[in-house]
Amino acid sequence: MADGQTPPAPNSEAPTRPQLTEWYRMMLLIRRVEELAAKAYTQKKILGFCHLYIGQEAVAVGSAAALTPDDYVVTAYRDHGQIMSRGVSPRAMMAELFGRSPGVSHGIGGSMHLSSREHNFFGGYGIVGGHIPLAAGAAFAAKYRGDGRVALCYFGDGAAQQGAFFEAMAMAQLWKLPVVFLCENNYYAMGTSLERQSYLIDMSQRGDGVGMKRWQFPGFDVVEVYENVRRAVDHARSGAGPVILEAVTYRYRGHSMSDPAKYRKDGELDSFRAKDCIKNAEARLLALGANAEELTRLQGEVDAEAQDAYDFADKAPIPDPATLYDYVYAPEAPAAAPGTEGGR
Ligand SMILES: Cc1ncc(C[n+]2csc(CCOP(=O)(O)OP(=O)(O)O)c2C)c(N)n1
Ligand SMILES: [Mg+2]
Repeated sequence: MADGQTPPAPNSEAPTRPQLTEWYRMMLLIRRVEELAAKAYTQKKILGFCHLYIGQEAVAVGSAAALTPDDYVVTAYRDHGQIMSRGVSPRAMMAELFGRSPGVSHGIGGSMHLSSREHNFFGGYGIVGGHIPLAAGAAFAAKYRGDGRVALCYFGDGAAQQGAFFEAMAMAQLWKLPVVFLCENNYYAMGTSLERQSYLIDMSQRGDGVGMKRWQFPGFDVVEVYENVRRAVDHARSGAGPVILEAVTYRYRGHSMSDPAKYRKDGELDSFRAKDCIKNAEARLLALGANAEELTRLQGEVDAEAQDAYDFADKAPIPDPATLYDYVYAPEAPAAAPGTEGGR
């Protein structure tokens, strides 16, 4: 392994003001939608698990901007930001959290199981690390078909301790699969801090064990995220093999809605809030010539869109009980190829 730690040279233009405005808008929208989701949870309009992404928005938005619509995305249960960055509407996302039929997973998946085939967004999984081999599988399909697609897999620092993660890494590198493994290191796995759960604190170093290209970058600035993930995606798409990245980030809320997050060190949350990704994007926009009124108008539009999603979800119908077992298995098994025993 010669230079696993060196990111390839940048090959993307700096984002234009309209692009950056769109990224800012999306980060703000994710945050506002999640703030309303937190409210709905305390009102018992959302039941079950609900893991908020607040603080990490730059990672989802910057990385989604590095993909094409044909690329595949697989993620864990902290998935609200990723699916919205992929283009799923706040209405469809919020309706899913409320368990209503217009939800992106028909109202029967809930917060942890957001999924949209149309957006090549393959979930939303609750088993820590269990989804990582699925991303390798999607990348295998892309390579087998030679269609130029890349799979992007998000996972946490806790998931980078799991066996499924190591196995997926080994196989992806062996077969040079077009996959980017993106660890969102937010310093905690539930209430367990990073240094209590891992000897390595930069999860990209896991790539060294299998000879995979890898690097770490700060995840607080959407442009920096975009540039880093874009380089990794380009590398994977070129056929040069997978990449493992670590984005250093931080979640402002507890692990899930039931966690008051009392385990943080004094001042820790404030020190990360000082690097807030939305404030960073605002500063970038002002430097590019945006004015304060423009940003205030945009914030008003985003607040209204988030509220609209809440109201829509609140009024939407619950799924028809007759659909309970739909979407569990494919409606039909594919026909067996001649001369084979088929897939069963
Ligand atoms: C296999 C498995 N073990 C344990 C759990 C319980 N659990 C849910 S989330 C979590 C922490 C994962 O942390 P991380 O991967 O860092 O993701 P984050 O929540 O920080 O986004 C654990 C241990 C689980 N869901 N699955
Ligand atoms: Mg974590």
